[in-house]
Amino acid sequence: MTINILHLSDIHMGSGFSHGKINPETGINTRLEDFVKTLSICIDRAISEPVDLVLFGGDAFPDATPAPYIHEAFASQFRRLADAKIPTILLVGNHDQHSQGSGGASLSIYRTLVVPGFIVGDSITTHRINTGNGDIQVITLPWLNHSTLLTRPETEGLSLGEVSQLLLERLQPVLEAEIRRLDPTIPTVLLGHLMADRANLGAERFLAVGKGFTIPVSFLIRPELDYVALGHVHKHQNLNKANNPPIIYPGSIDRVDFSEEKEDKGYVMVNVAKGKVQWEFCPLPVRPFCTIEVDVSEAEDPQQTILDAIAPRLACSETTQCLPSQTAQRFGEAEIASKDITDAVVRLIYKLRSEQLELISTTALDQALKLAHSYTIRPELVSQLARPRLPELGLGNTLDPLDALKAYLDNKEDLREIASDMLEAAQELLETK
Ligand SMILES: [Mn+2]
Repeated sequence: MTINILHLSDIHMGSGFSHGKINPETGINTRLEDFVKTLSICIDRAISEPVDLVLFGGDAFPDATPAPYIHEAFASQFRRLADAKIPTILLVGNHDQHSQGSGGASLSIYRTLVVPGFIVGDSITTHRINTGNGDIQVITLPWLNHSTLLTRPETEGLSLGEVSQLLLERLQPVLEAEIRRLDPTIPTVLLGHLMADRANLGAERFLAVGKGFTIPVSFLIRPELDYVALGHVHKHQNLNKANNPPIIYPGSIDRVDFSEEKEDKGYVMVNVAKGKVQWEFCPLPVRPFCTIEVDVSEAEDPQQTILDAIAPRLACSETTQCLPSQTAQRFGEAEIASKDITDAVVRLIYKLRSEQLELISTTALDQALKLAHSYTIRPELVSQLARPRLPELGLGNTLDPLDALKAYLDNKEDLREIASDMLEAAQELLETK
């Protein structure tokens, strides 16, 4: 008997509103509608199979206190799993916690309400779940912050790196205890929201800078585990190509920002029996993001050069015949979608010299980009880019960090009063590393 699992993660519902617009019919940001649609495809799949278990790897919202209508949009999708009697584990990610303290602030409501079949994974523990196809055990490993396994006096005076090391030392026996208590006769999954030290970073590097610590992949490569279901990293990847066990980030279900422009988005279908596992990444049809970057600083007609850079991205422009196959596959084939700005989130970046500024008509650019779902236009002046901002920092000069700071402070009138304090503090920091 095998157990079917749908594993998804990093929903971040309510993110990226700046890439959307208000839908005049609903009054709701189109990016929320996109995320709901994407999530609904995952839930549809779970129900139509039906799967025996849904594992959510954490980060439901951008923060622990989403607006009620966003929370409701999330809940109304997951509720369909409860109605279909599909057991579901909602793991707590870093974005689901309050910045200080533990527990799953935005997800704890599901435990409070005792939604049948729902488990909120906000502690390191093992859950034994009875499915129609037999029992499975799932170790939940939520996002660990410094208050999870450490007390304040223990961390006092320690650097961030030392605290992370101590946290890792605490985690090891706790995890070991869970693994020893496992029933060796039934399939086992570890569900964790964490940064593994072999993970290829995406946007989350900026979303949670300095907040976390990494867990070595060797912690997770254990013969007792049949599958490791992760969340946190937005780019889909398998950290253990030997698949003993597979260590899988499904990635985010929709693009949170431009750093995910070129990534496929999706969820993972898993089929597991004790000692045997198969998994498959299932791509989701998400709205394309498209960056158009052009340097017109040497162009005779910068305006036309920009328009020429946009033109090939228009599958259905007035001058070219619109190919039905291309519109039909909109949001479908990634290759076509990435070339076509129709209904895409677009950013146009063009580099020019300041004296060219008046040669660019914003109206013409607006006209050229009108088929995009939303767009931003960012002119960048090359003269400013090339000119060293401080002569001391020019080409051919190398400065040590302290001299660089000194050169910076020498040029900042407004920092004069605290300049010596800053230099002193910098010196201290450099010495204590
Ligand atoms: Mn995360």
